[in-house]
Order: sequence, then C-alpha cells, then structure tokens
Amino acid sequence: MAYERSDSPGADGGDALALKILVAGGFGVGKTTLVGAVSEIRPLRTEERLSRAGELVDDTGGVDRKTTTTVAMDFGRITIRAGLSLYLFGTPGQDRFWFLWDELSQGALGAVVLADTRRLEDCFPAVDYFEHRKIPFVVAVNCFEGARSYGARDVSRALDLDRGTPVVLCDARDRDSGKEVLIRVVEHAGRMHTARLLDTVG
Ligand SMILES: Nc1nc2c(ncn2[C@@H]2O[C@H](COP(=O)(O)OP(=O)(O)OP(=O)(O)O)[C@@H](O)[C@H]2O)c(=O)[nH]1
Ligand SMILES: [Mg+2]
Repeated sequence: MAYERSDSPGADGGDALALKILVAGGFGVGKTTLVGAVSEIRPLRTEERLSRAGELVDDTGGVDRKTTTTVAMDFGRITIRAGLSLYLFGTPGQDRFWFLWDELSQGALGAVVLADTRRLEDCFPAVDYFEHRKIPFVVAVNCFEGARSYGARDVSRALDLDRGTPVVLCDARDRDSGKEVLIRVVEHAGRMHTARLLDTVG
C-alpha cells in the first residue's frame, strides 16, 4: 500500500493523506542529514560509530569527518501542505545492509536517490534498485563544498537515467532545499502512477 489515510482531517475537512517516501543513495551521501533537516518530529536514527574494526569493510574514502553510520534506518515526517504529509524512511548506505531495503521499500510511493558528484557511481545500485522495481524516484545531487558542480543534464547522462527521471540539485542540510526535493518526488510519482493507471484501463 503506497499511502494511508490518517484520522486527522485535511484542510478541506477530508481525511489527511500520509505517503511513504524512501531516502536512499550511497554511503555517507547525506541521507540522515536530509531526513533530520526536513523532519518536523525528532527523527528516529539508528546511528552507530564507525569503528576501527569496520575500517576494513566500511568504505570511508571520499567521506570526510564521518564518525557514524546508519545501521537500520532513519525515520522522519514532514507536512507538505495541509492534509498531505510524508513519512520519510532513510536507508542505510552500506552494502552490508542491503537486506533491509526490501522491507523498507514496501508500500513506498516514491524515492529520493541522493548523489555526491565526487562519487557518483555509489548511487548506481540505488538507481538500479528503483528502476527494477518500478518505484518512481528523483535523483537529488547533494552539493558538497569543494565538489565540482555539474548540471542536472550531465548527471542524468552519467547515470543513464530515463528521460523523465528528474535530477535536482540540493543541500541536504537545508530544510527548504530538502522540502523542494520531496515535492518533486511526490509530483513525479503522481505523474508516473497516473500514467500507469491510464495504461491499464486504456
Ligand atoms: N559539507 C557538507 N557536508 C554534508 C552535507 N550533507 C551531509 N554532510 C556531512 O556528510 C556526512 C555524512 O552525512 P550522513 O547524513 O550521515 O550520510 P548518510 O548518507 O546518512 O550516511 P550512511 O547512513 O552512513 O550511509 C556528515 O558528516 C554530514 O555532516 C552537505 O550538503 N555538505
Ligand atoms: Mg545515514
């Protein structure tokens, strides 16, 4: 189920709608940061310290000053407008937690794939994952300082995305920027789901 109706009323007095959105992408790309920046509730986090033992398996190359990593998920909530809120589920970034993705993606309306242009290839698995499962997604480039800036078109080409897949630039630490990304996901997912519906009836 991609959404649920909650008991609290929406602006027009109708039921409020709560949609599930995943925030995915490679290790250390800013998923936990994004969920924390936009969430109106204190986000649920499952961070563990990156340990010396983990250095052998945790790929910290290119990720500066990172001391913790997500081991299960992030959870947050944001109201997009009266009557429409999003439940955000941030995925763990490391390969060894892949087994959690199927569970987390159950019932998701759409997803954000966060990307870092210094390590663009790290988001290939997330892109593949959502493409195969036909879960609508947008690619959000988290613009770290010091990273060369690329246009949305370059990123789209480098990732070999379908033409309709939106690419947006963002700052995962900034609430408005994060909210903008989430609005794009909802719009894109809405278009994709409508097109599929028309396909099945037509
Ligand atoms: N300069 C800069 N630093 C950022 C930005 N986003 C995140 N960071 C930092 O980058 C590091 C990684 O952020 P996280 O949010 O933990 O990344 P993650 O994708 O959740 O990582 P995993 O769960 O371990 O895969 C943290 O030290 C953040 O403070 C950004 O936009 N700019
Ligand atoms: Mg994280």
